[in-house]
Amino acid sequence: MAGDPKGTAIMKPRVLGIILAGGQGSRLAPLTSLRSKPSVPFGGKYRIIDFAINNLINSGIFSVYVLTQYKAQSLTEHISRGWRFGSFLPDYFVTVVPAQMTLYEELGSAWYRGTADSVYQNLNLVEDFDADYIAILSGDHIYKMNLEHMLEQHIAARADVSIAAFPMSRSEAHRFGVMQVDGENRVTEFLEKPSDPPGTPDDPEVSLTSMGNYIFSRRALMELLDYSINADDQGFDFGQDVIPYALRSDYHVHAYDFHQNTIPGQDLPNSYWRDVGTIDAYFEANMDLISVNPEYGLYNSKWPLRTTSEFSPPVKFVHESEGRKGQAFNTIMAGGVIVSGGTVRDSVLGRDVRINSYSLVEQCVLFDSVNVGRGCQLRQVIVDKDVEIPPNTKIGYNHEHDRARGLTVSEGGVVVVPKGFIFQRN
Ligand code: ADQ
Ligand code: ADP
Repeated sequence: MAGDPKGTAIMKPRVLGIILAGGQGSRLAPLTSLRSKPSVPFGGKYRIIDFAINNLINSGIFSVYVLTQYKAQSLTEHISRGWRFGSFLPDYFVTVVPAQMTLYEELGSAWYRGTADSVYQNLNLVEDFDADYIAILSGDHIYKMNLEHMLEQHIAARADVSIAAFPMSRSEAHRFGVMQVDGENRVTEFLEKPSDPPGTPDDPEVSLTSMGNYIFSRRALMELLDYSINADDQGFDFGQDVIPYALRSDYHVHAYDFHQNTIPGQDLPNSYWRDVGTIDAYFEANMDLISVNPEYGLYNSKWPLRTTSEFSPPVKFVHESEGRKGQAFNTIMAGGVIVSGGTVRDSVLGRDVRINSYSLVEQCVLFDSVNVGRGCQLRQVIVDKDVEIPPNTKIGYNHEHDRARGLTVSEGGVVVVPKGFIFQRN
């Protein structure tokens, strides 16, 4: 194929996926005291970042850089264990890019100074890949999104930048970027976390918020980051600086309506998007998975959710006698779990969890290898990895007592047992 530098006769656009995975997630503490928010376990066998990676892969974007910063070790290990495509095809990769890999000598060893800066410091990867379009996703959210459709609209609209837009109640919109658009979904105004968010022309009580997901045409990305970061020397965030700068400079910024997104194998409209930024939101999103007809379904073979493969043995229920029934209701669990004579309801269980006799676990999220001793009672509790709960421990029934023994209790009353927590034996 002489004269064809990209090596293909039919020129499919080259799309590079970049996931922003550097957030500290301080509002999710203590789940984020030793790991970044995107690597917090979710839904029994996943990590939060898996949802963004699957969105790219299921949309046919197989070249993915994951930009990390804080407490990245757990995330790096998860990606390197779980997301390997093999070595034959160079354009198929999910690669973690730690901070301080900059080629820009004048920046020295600067940490990323914001989301846009994290991409700016890695623009060489965009150039080396020879990307036509760059899909930049936040690594923090639970949702399905077919990016092929967003890219089609981006190309059809001849946009420089597209922003995924989620209509939500105006009363909640102050925590997000909020846009106003014209009749053709061209963005006319963008306000980052405004105290008084504007409504839409159709409904003054609904605001069009940014999901923090963008598609950039390559030239626009290069120019905007260069100008915004160098000219202003403080334009380090997409929402705060780069998007408003693009509008001031007359770039074509397009709003992609998330509610128009369709997922193969899914009849219902695609309307589920959750920012699991607080313990309560994280807990609710886990509970969403176990509702009888979940809005976010895990069981769609046309939208597979990949993660680290597990080699755990099968789940086992032990039922020795009437008093020692091993049983579970409205619950999802990963491999290797043994429910040995206890009862589990409305819960999400990670790999290799043990539930022992006479115990009752209700509305709980138990991470991998948690051991619930005989006769325990747990209600609305999140337990981090490897914690051993001694026999006859009660958690979630008396929040004052739970706080006094050093556990975190959220505003909504969810108790969190952190990694490494040692209970006093009764
Ligand atoms: P915020 O929610 O404030 O607003 P931000 O904290 O900037 O989002 O994080 C966005 C994403 O970037 C997250 O996935 C985070 O993990 C990651 N990130 C943060 N700092 C980083 C860094 N230094 N290096 C690498 N990754 C980093 C943004 C937009 C809003 C929009 C919301 C949607 O600015 O306009 O409404 O996301 O949640
Ligand atoms: P996760 O709980 O997210 O699965 P891991 O237990 O697999 O994380 O730990 C991942 C990495 O994080 C470890 O290899 C280690 O480097 C780092 N890490 C975990 N716990 C600690 C700790 N208490 N102190 C320092 N580093 C830790």
